[in-house]
Amino acid sequence: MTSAQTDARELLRGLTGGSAAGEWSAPGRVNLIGEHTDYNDGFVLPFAIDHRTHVALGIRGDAVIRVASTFAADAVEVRVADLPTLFPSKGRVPEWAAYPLGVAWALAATPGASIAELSGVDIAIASDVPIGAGLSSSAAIESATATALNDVWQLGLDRVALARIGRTAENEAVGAPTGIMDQMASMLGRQDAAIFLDCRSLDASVIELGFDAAGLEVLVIDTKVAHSHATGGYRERRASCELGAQIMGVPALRDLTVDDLPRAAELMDDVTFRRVRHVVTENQRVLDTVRTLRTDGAGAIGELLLASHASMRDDFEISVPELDTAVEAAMSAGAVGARMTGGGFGGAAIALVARERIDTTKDAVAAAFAASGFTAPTMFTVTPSEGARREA
Ligand code: GAF
Repeated sequence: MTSAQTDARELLRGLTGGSAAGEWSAPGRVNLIGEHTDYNDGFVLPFAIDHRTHVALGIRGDAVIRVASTFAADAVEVRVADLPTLFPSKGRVPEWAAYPLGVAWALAATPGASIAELSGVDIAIASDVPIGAGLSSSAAIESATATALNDVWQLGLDRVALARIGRTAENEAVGAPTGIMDQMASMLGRQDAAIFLDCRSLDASVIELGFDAAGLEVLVIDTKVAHSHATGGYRERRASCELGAQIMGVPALRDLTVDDLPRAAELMDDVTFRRVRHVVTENQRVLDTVRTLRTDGAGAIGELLLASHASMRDDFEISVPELDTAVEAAMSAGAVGARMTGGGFGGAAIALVARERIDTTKDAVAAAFAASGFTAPTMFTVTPSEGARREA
């Protein structure tokens, strides 16, 4: 049993004195390619990782929901009857509790749920998804909680519906205007595979990655640079994309191809154009990556990863010096490819590295960070893993 699972179980025992009625877990994710394309109705290619958030849940005799977590000192309690008005008003619960309670709130509003019939629950949460590293620790909490409550409240929602619930919690309860990629990756992840997702139709296909057979590993380089998607840059980028689509007269940037870029350049200011160019070319890179994985295997996608990073650095302007240094150092140590992953402004980079070069790559990245005077990064390998599940 993993330690986060034990931690969640013990936290629940400390809270209630009893054992769990059930245990569930959901993973964080790495996005292999396709950044800031999800809220533009485009394509993404994330995979769930072998770092998970665990939920231990106890049924209560009253209609109260209590959430507790190993990363917060106090448990938070709300009455089931108060769920409908809990969000989107701000500040009624501490920020961390908006993730699980936002899920409960969104589930309580689904057509199959009747507030009077939802049992009270104690929910204990522990996680080994690094928080703030851009590996979707928030989606892992949402997906684990959604999966648990869907079972206990017998709502019968499928995985895509639960991913939507997670996104609603993130957008409306937490207030981060994100797309649906992270929740879909956490719900649908498969071992040794990525999820190729069309964010307009939500059609998802499983793409075998074959990293192991190719002798490759994915090294995560957590820069320790903090970021938040609820404020600032993420929201601005999203607004620029919406403006770009409006100027081009299309519902979303997904509806443009690289052939539309010359006209876009004529119609909009330089900054908006570069935001648009990132999204349009990134969508194409996702399609090219899926094709390349199928035809030539993971060893052949390095150029696409690098082009994605350059586009985020130069056109979308969401990289930071630490992320650029991580990518450059990994490449000079012989990585197949590297890029920042996730929403940017901090967080983590990934490098696709031959197994026997992992240590050399880590050393090169650590040395480059030290030479630049950056805080030492945390580095670890991840493997593509299964999505949300019931554990016990
Ligand atoms: C964050 C968001 F949560 C995702 O929806 C996505 O937009 C990503 O940034 C950028 O690709 O992880």
